[in-house]
Amino acid sequence: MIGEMTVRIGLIGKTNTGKTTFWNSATLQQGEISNYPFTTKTPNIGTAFSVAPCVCREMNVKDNPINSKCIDGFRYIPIELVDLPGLIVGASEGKGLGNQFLSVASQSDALIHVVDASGSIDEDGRIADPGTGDPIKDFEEIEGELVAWYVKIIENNRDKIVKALKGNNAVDAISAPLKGMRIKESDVQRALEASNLDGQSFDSWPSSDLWRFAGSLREVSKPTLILANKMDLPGATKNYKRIRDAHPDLIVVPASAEAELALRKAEQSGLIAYNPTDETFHILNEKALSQAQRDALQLIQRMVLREFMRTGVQFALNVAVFKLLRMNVVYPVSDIEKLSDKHNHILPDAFLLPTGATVKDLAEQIHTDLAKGLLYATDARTKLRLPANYVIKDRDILSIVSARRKQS
Ligand SMILES: Nc1nc2c(ncn2[C@@H]2O[C@H](COP(=O)(O)OP(=O)(O)OP(=O)(O)O)[C@@H](O)[C@H]2O)c(=O)[nH]1
Ligand SMILES: [Mg+2]
Repeated sequence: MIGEMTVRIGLIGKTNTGKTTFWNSATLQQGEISNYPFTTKTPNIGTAFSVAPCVCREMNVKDNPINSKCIDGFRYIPIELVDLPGLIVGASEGKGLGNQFLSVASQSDALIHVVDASGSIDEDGRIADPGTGDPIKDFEEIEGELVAWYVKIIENNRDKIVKALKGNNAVDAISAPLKGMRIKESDVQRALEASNLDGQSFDSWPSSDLWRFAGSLREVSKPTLILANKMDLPGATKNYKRIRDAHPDLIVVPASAEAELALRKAEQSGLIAYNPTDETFHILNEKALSQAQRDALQLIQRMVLREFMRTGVQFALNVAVFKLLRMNVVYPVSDIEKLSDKHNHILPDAFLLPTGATVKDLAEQIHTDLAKGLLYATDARTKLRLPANYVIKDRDILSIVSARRKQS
C-alpha cells in the first residue's frame, strides 16, 4: 500500500557520489548513471523495501502477503525511495540543479546522505584520482546548504509567522508554513528547546539565533545516516574511519552501491542466487558466466562482502527505517485464530508504525471509518482486549474491532 502514510527516504549528497546507483539497486529501476556531474536532472521516485523477520515462522503458518512480500521468513515492507539531483556548494543560492529539488528532499521522513568515501570526486563533484577528494568536507558543505535552505524557507515565511504569533503559540505559528515539509509540531518544539529559543520571541531573534534554530530543526525533523559509498575503491576504508571519528553522533554505513547493483543484475539474469538480506551469493550457472563476470563476482566477494559482510544498501535502508525512524512492524488481521483477513489471506499486511503509535493510529492507517467507530483491538497471541490507546509493540498481530465497519 503506497500512499500518504508510506515511509519516504530521500537520498541526498554531492553530485557523483552514487545516489542513483544506490536507487537503481534498491528499486531495480533504471535511473541514468554516469561519471559526469549532475547526471540526475529531476528526482526519481520508486519503491524499495525495509526487511524484518516475519512473524509467520513464530506463528507457524504459511502466509499470503498482499501489501508486502515474504521471502525465506523475511517480510519485505514497501517504502518510498527518492533519488535527488546532486548538490554542490551554493545550492541554496541556486547553484547547480539541487536547489529547486531541496523541497522534494524535505518531504522525506529520513535522509541517507551519500558520500564518496574513496575521495574520488573533487570539490565540484568531478571524478578525480581516488584519495584526492575529502568526503568529510563534502558532507559538511552539503549539510551547510541544507541548513541555509531551511533558513531561507523560514525567512520567506517571516510575515506569515509573525502574523500567526498574534493569536497562537510560537510552536503553532512556526509549524504552520512547514507542514508541507513533513515537519511535525513536536519537531519544532524540540528544535526550539535544543537551540535555547523556547519562550524567546521569534520577532526579535537575531540572525545567529535563526541559523541555530534552523540547524536544530534540520537535525530533529530529518534524521540522517551517512552512507560511506564506493568502499570497493582504494583508500575508502581510511576515510570511512575518519568519517566515523568526525561524526560520532551519526550512524555511518559503509557501502558499495555498485557492487549491490552488479549482484542484483546478475541475480535478475539468473547467473547467481542473491538475497539482499543475506551476506553472500552463490553462482547458479558457472558455464554461463563470461570471464569478466567471473572476475567481477570474485572482486565483489573479496573486496566487499568478505571485508564488510554486506554491500550496505539494504542495511542502510533498514537502519533508516528501524533505527532512525524507530518504526515497528504490525500485522493487522481480521480473524485472530486463523491470522487471516476475510478472504482467508494469512497475515496479509505488514504496516510500519512509529514507536509510540497506538491501536487508534493503526485503525486510522487502515481506514478512517474503522477509526471512527473504534472499540478495541484483540491481540492474536494473548487473546487480550487492548484499548484504543494501547501503544503498539513491534511484531504485534492485532485485530481491530470497530462499531462502524469490520476490518476486511
Ligand atoms: N567504484 C564505485 N563506483 C561507484 C559506486 N557507486 C557509484 N559509482 C560510480 O560513481 C559515478 C556516479 O554515480 P551516480 O549513481 O550517477 O551518482 P549520483 O550521485 O547519482 O550523481 P548525480 O546524479 O550527478 O548527483 C558512476 O560512474 C558510478 O558508476 C560504488 O559503490 N563504487
Ligand atoms: Mg544521480
